[in-house]
Amino acid sequence: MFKGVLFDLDGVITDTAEYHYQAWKKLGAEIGVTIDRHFNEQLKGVSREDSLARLLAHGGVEANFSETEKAELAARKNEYYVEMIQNVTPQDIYPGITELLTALKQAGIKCSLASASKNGPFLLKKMELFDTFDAIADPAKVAHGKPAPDIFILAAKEVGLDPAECIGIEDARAGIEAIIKSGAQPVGVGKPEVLGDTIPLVSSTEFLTFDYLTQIWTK
Ligand code: B16
Ligand code: MG
Repeated sequence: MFKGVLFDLDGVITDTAEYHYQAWKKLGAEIGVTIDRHFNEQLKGVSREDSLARLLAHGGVEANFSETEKAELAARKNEYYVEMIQNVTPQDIYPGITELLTALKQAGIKCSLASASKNGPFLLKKMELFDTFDAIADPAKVAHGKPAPDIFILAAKEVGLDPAECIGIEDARAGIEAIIKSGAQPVGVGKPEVLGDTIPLVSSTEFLTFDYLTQIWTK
């Protein structure tokens, strides 16, 4: 039986993935880079700095900005994003997530956050989930962002577990890759066209029940 569940945030616990997209789109428009939802899949789960690098490369404009200007662009995107998430409430929690967290707690299974977002603690507080989590891995403490496994390894460590004892839940390609590399068992929320067909997938978080997780646990 697994001993911990490592949760991604954006796109798994709530729909902030949409706000990230809107904020990048707004920033992109200001610097002449157009992005669409297809391109946005490459930004999901990826750190703010790495997302900016991908956006600038997509527009072919990396050379137009100094490192200081890039830092300003990343900060500006975050300002747009932070403004958008001010009104997040517990009603924004995706279907089934509260029930899953309750069931895991009752079963004595540790819940740890493995989000790339530096806004994770703020969002958990807004959704009144901060105290439900046993730990929040700090993305500022890891050397490499997703698809590197670091944040999942740290999330497991923060609750005294090895990733091999845990299930990781993700909505992004980069995140699934990170879970697999960490040694945790992946579950994807999304479509096989985006996440591949080699791991268990649910089309919606409402299917992420405690029973489902026990069924897919293969160790
Ligand atoms: P921030 P996750 C990720 O969160 C987002 O998917 C990604 O779009 C974002 O760039 C990244 O967090 C960093 O977020 O700018 O708020 O620090 O999916 O890992 O929960
Ligand atoms: Mg995500």
